[in-house]
Amino acid sequence: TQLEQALRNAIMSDAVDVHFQPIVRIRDGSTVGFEALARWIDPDLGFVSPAVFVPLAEERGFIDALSETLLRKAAEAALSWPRELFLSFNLSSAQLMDPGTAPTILATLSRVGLDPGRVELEITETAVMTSADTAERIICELRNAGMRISLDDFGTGQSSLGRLRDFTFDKVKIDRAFVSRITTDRASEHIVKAIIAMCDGLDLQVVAEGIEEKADAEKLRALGCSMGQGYFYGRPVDAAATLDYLAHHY
Ligand code: G
Ligand code: G
Ligand code: MN
Ligand code: NA
Repeated sequence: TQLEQALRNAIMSDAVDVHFQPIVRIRDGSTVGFEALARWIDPDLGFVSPAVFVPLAEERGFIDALSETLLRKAAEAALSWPRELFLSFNLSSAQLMDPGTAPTILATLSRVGLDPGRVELEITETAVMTSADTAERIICELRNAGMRISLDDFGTGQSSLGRLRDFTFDKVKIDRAFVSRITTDRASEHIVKAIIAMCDGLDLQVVAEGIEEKADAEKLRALGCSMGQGYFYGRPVDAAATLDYLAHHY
């Protein structure tokens, strides 16, 4: 298809870019890390969402090439940050079924010279479900190399609680579907509260995603949520704008 060919060309010509969104400590608003988010603007097709081109790359078997380019760019950017903030990088479900994933990631980080200890990998419950044994081995390899694993979009997948018991994660990211309604919907507030309490008990760090309003941040702080991410703190921006952001935020 036209889209597929355009994406292949974009990967080869290094035209797929990566943006960064701050993850902050809610207590004082200080930045602790950034999530890397793929961005692609095709000259003909215009903006194409990663929600479209990541699944396409998975389906057509070139997610490895795409992901490697993105990780390289993200890691290079992270090296230029003035402080040792963590880099959070999304892995797709296909990558959690491929035994080559951990070695490829480690090779890329080693080539760029970024310490794996500064890297977190975001995976979804659905990805872990699809191929549990392979996923578990890959997660174990990545953690042994010093990387941390975040469970992304928490609360929206299947059998979430069982995953927390069976797998070793470091962090849970509460899906914005709950966070965005936290001040207006009692059910969402109770769900978020329960997730935070559970994570505390399991020694998991917790990040609330999709914080758009000051009131959301205040509510989350009152509920004891330590980290947050969302438009209220900062939108995803390119590497240069990220350096500018860091020059003006602590
Ligand atoms: O930024 P946002 O709408 O644009 O991202 C849409 C979806 O694409 C999210 O689910 C996000 O996790 C995913 N995504 C963004 N960047 C990457 C990436 O580099 N790799 C993978 N696998 N998914 C990504
Ligand atoms: O699935 P994942 O959590 O990786 O997706 C991250 C997506 O959420 C990206 O598309 C990012 O642009 C988007 N995002 C980040 N912060 C906010 C926010 O405050 N509100 C909304 N609506 N989307 C957000
Ligand atoms: Mn994510
Ligand atoms: Na998410």
